[in-house]
Amino acid sequence: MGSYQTDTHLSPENIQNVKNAILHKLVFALGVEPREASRRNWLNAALRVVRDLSTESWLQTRRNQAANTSRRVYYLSMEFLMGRTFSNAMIAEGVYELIKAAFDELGQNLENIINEEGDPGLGNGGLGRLAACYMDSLAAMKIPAIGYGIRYEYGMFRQEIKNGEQIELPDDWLEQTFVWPYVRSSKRFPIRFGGRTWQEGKKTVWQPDEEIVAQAHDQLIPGFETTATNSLRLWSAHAGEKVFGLADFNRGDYFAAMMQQNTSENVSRVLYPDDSTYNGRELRLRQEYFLCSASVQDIIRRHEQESGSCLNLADKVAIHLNDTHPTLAIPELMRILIDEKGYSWEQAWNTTRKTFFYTNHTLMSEALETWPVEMVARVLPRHLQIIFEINDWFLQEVREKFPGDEELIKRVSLIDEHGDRRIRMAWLAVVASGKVNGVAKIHSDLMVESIFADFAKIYPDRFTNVTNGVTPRRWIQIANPGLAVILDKYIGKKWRTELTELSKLNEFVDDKDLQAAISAVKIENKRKLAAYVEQTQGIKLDPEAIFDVQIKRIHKYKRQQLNVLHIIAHYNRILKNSEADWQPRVFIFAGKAASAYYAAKKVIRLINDVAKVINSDERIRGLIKVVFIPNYSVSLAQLIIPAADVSEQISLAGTEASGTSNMKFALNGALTIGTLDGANVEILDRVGNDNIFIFGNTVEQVEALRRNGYSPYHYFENDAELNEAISQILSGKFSPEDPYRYQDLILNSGDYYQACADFRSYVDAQEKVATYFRDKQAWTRSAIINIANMGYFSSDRSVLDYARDIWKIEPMSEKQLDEQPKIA
Ligand code: HBZ
Repeated sequence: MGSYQTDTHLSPENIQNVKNAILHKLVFALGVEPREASRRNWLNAALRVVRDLSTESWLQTRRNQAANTSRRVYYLSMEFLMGRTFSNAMIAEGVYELIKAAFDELGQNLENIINEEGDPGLGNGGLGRLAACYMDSLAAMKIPAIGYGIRYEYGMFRQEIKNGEQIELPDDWLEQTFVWPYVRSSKRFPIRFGGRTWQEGKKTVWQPDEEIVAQAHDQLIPGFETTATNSLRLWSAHAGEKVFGLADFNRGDYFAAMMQQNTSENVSRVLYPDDSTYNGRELRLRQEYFLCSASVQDIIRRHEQESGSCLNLADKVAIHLNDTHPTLAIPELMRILIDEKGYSWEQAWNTTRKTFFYTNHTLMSEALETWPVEMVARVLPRHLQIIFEINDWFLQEVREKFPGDEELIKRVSLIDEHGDRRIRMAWLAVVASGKVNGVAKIHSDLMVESIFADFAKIYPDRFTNVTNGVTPRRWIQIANPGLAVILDKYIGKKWRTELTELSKLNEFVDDKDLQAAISAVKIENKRKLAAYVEQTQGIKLDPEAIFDVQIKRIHKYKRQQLNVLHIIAHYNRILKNSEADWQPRVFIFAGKAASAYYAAKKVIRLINDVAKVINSDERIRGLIKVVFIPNYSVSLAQLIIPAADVSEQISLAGTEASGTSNMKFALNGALTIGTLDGANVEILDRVGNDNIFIFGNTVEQVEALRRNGYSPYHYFENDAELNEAISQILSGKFSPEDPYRYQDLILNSGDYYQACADFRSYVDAQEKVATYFRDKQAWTRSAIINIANMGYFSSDRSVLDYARDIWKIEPMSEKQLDEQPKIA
C-alpha cells in the first residue's frame, strides 16, 4: 500500500501490499530493521502508512473546500482530548482488517500495537473530550471545519496513587515520538504582548514590547468512510528573533538572550489542570491570547487567500468559542480589522458580531472567567481599549432599550466594578456572539433563568440549546467491538453514521438470542477490565458481580462522596446480616482532582482508605470490592465503559451542565443511576422510567432547601445509616493511623452539594439496582432498551444541529469533495 491504495478489500494481494508498505516505512522512514523492531517501531511504521492514506484525502478536501469557497467553521478550544489516533484512523480509512491481517503475517498482534500508542492528555475532562468528538463528527458529516488549539508540551498530569493519595507527575507525551502530526514550518505568526498605545489622528497605534512566534502543527482528522478530512491545528510557542532580545545579543549577552527564549516558550509549556475554579494567573491569560491571536491571524490569511480580500469574512467564516477561554479572539479580530485592515469601528463590529458563536459549559460562578482590568492593561493594552469600546456601544444599546435602569446597567456591564475592576469574559462572549448555547436542555433553560437572565431579556433570540453527543465510532466500534458485531447482525452497519438506526433494536428487546449475545459481550468486557485491574493493582474482581462505575473528574458537585457513603452503608448492612444472600458488587472509581483542590484530593484518599478496609475484611467474603483505577484517560474510558453494568451520574441537580460519559455508558448497555441533572433528563425521556434509576431532589427542591437554610445535620440526626457511615469516617474507622483525617469532610464543610439530603433516596435506588440485577433477563432487556434509544446522543446529530441552526453551514456533498483533480 503506497499512498494511492484505495482498494481496501481483504485480498491476499492487498494484504501483501500493506505488509510491504509497513516494512517500507519501518526501514526508510524510521531506519529500523524488521528483526530489531519494537512494538513502538511497528506502531509508528503503520501510523505512517495510514497517514499517507489520510493525507491524500486531506489535501484533496482542502483543495475542494477552497474551490467551493464554502463557509467554514473554526472551532477554538483551549483543550482537545483526542485519545489515540491509530485505530480511529484505520477504521475511518476502512483498513483495519487489512492492517490486522498484515500484522498477523508479520507475526505481530495488532491489539498490542494499538495499546502501545500514548494518549495525549491535552484536556481536563468533558469539555476537551467534547471538542474531540466534535472534530470526529465534523469530518464524518463532511462539514468544512478546522479545530484550533494549543500543543502543550505537557498535557494533563499523570496521576499516581501513593498511600491512597494522588500524586501529580509530568506527562511527557511528546517523548514518545508522535508521528501523526505534520509540522507546518511555513505557518508561523507573530504574537505580541505588552507595550503601549497612542493615537495618531484617528488611528490607534500599538507598540508591543514583546513578540513570540506561534508555529502550526496539523493533525489530520479523517472522516469515517468519506474522503472528507479536516484539520486540527495546534500552536506551539517559540522565541521570535525579536524576543531573542537584540539588546542582550548586542551587549554580547548570549546567555541572557537565550534565557528569554525559555520564557517565551513557556506559553505552550503546560495545560492548566484545573476545571473547577477560575484561575487568574497571567500565564493563562497569555496562553488564551496566544491561541486566539494565532488562530484569528490564520483565519484571516486563509480567507484573504481564497476570497481576495477581507470584506465578506462573516459570510464565509464562523468562529466557535468552546467556553469563554478563547473569548479574546473577539477583540483580536476587531483589532486586526480596524488597525491592520483599515475598517471603521462600526464595520469591524458588524463583521465580528456575525462571526462568533459561544457555548457555555457551566453555571457555577466560581468557574466563570473574569480578568483584572489592570492585568489586561499590562498584557494586552490595545485589546483592553477595544473591550471598553464594545462596552460603551453595548451599554448605550441597553440604555436605549431599558431607559433608566441603572441597576441593569451595572449587572450587564462587561466590567465588574466591585472591588478591583474585572472584565467579565462570559458577558463579552454573549454580547459579541450571534448565538449562545448550553449543552443539554435543562442546562440551557437554567442558563437563561440564572446567569444570563438579563441578557435573555436584552437579546431574546440569541440563546439556544444543543445537547451534547458522542462519536459512535470511538465509543462503540473501537471501544466495544463485540457490541459492534451484534449491532451489525441485528440492524445492519449504518448505525456508525446514523446512530438513530439503533432504534431498530427496539423490535428485538425480547429476543433471547440477542439478550444472550448482549450479556455474553458484557461479561467478556468485564473479564478484560478485571484482567487489567488484577494486573495493575493485584485486586481480583468477579465478573459476575455488578460493576458499578463512577469515572470523571473528582469534584464536590459530582458527589463521589455520596457514592462512598452508600458503599459504607452497604458494607455495614452486610456486616449486620452476613449470612443473607447478598448480590456481589464491585465499585469502580477513576478520575483526577485538580492539583490545588484540597477537598477533591481528600475524596480520592477516602475512596482508597475505604477500599483498603473493605477489600481486606474477610467477614464480607468478597461481596464488595472497591477499586480506584489511577490515571484516568480516554483510553482507560474505552476499556472501562463497555464493562460497566451501572453508570453513576449522581451530581446535585442543577450543577452538571450535561455530562457525556452518561451517554457513552448507556450506549454500551449500562443502566444509569442518576439525578435529574444535565443530559440524564434527556436519557430518561428516551429510555423510560423502567430502565433507569432516578433518585434525589429536583432543581426546584435543591433551590428551596438552599433558600430555607440547608443543614446536613438534620439528615445526619434523622437517618441511622447515614449517621453510622459519617460517624465511622469522622472517627477514623477507615484511617486508624490518622483518625482525624476526614474531620473537615462532609458535615463540617457544610455539605454545599447536599449529599446528605439525597442519601436516603440514593441508597433506596441502589437497593433497587441490586434486586433488579438478579433478574438477568429483565436487566439485559433494559440494557438493550438503553442501547436502542441512544441514537439521539450521537455527536453527528450535535454537529449537524450546530451547522444548521447556529453556523448556517451546509455539509459538502461527495460530488463537491471530488471536483478538483486528484494529485496522482
Ligand atoms: O463540559 C464540562 C461540564 O462539566 C459537563 O457537564 C459537560 O458535559 C462538558 C461538555 O459540555 N465542563 C468541563 O469539562 N470543563 C472543563 O474541563 C474546564 C476546563 C478549564 C476551565 C474550566 C472548565 O478553566
